[in-house]
Amino acid sequence: SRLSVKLPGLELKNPIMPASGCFGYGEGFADKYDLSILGALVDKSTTVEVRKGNPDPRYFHSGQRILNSVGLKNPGVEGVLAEKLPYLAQFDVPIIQSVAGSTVEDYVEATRALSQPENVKAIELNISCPNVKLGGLQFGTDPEVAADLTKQVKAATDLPVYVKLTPNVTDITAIAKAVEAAGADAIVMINTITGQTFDLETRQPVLGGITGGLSGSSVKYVALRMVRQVAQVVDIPIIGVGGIESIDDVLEMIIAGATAVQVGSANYANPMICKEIIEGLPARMDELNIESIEKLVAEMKMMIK
Ligand code: RRO
Repeated sequence: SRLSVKLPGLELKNPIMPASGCFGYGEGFADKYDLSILGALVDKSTTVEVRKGNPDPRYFHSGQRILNSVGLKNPGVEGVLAEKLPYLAQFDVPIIQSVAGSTVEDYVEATRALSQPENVKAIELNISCPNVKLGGLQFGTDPEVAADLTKQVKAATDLPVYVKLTPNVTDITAIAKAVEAAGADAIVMINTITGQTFDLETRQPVLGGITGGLSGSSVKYVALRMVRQVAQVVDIPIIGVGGIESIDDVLEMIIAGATAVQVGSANYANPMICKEIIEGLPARMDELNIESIEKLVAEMKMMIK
């Protein structure tokens, strides 16, 4: 159809998927609309062990900007295998399972276990959590470290591995090239930008996690710039994410060089946003003379490289 796109190992009804973290495991959204309409669904980054996350407060909202210091709160591999993935299996939507860990062995173990359920169709390798001391940015900021982890995770699964990059580096193209050479099937970018906010009365950081990750409309232009930079130097597909909150944002991200697009923070202000974007895309494509998303992706690829 006009909206369908192909990613390695995956055929999507449309290019829209909720971003990791902002959608949990789908529970808060399934009563609002049928999750089967989504191109895919990226669930919360999951670790081998249960994690409680950082101290409260973990979210700070200012308009369409959000700072979070969640700290990888999740029910662990066992909880996800026993409850979350079986719950999601009622929907006709491919799950892209986000995986995190503190060590290479952790990532490998979580990937192995989470690759088994029938509805998991790809692994999103999160090497970009800004809110944990161990297992966050240390895997995403050094090209050799990122490449080694990618290789080991690839060897642990038959599923395609999409690697999620951090914008908190001086040269994101070096990381992108390294993970591509290590066998990454696609790149997801960007995760949140490290930030902080302070309370005027207490003169203390607002977030319990002290620093946080910035997302929402204020990161869109950073994400677009980085997606274009990476699109110029890699051949694997890019899944674009960062500040996307409208149909036009989605099309702009594809023009930047993305094949598919994740919607993150915008789900908080409007839980229906993914559905509204999917339903509104064809009319806007008519206005812009875009025959199909696949054609636009191909056209942009030619222009960029
Ligand atoms: O849980 C988090 O604090 C978190 C993660 Br894993 C991530 O990848 N990005 C983010 O902004 N927060």
